[in-house]
Amino acid sequence: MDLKGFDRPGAPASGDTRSVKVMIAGGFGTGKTTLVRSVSDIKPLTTEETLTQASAGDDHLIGVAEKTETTVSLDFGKISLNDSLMLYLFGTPGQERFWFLWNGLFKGALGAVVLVDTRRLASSFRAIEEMERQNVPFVVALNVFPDSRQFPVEEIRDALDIPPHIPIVACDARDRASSRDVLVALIRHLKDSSAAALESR
Ligand SMILES: Nc1nc2c(ncn2[C@@H]2O[C@H](COP(=O)(O)OP(=O)(O)OP(=O)(O)O)[C@@H](O)[C@H]2O)c(=O)[nH]1
Ligand SMILES: [Mg+2]
Repeated sequence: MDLKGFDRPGAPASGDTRSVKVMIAGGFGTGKTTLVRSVSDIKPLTTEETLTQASAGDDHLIGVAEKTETTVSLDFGKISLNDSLMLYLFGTPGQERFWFLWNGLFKGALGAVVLVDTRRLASSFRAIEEMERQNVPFVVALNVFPDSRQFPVEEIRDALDIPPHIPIVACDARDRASSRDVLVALIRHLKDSSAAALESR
């Protein structure tokens, strides 16, 4: 797979554009929908429903108390990283009661971003386990909220038990450039770690 120049903002996709499916995963309320919304070149498809009492026991709203909606199926957006690489973004639902959807959603995905809220690290444990179980290469993106404490990356790596070769980057999911940088980090990681495997897919 030719990923040359993937990290330069590109002209509109044309010609022999390569389309790649990328998952945006992570725990409940970590900013998956926000990232897909901020970075997508098209108006994204979202499946947000109002948070209800039914999920009150499952949802841990510490830090995201103002959150009123949750993804019940998926978010979908796309972004052209350069003139030959189009990313199709699939945001997963974060609530535990919708995790059964994850199996189908990951089919054909080349890689994933796992969003982590450092105020609620544990909420993304399951997503990380799932990437490992489904053998999906991923990067970790720490979505920085205003009251997030700053931890050394290596402390977070230890806490999440992330191997050294997996990049951990910080981002603001509301910011297009920052979200785009996360996707570039993912593509760079895919390229670095498995150029040969990419060729064969
Ligand atoms: N301050 C700040 N707020 C954010 C950021 N990202 C998301 N939010 C807010 O945090 C809440 C959660 O964001 P969502 O994008 O809905 O999170 P999600 O991961 O899609 O949530 P689920 O689909 O329910 O799992 C929303 O109220 C966002 O406005 C961020 O980077 N900074
Ligand atoms: Mg969502």
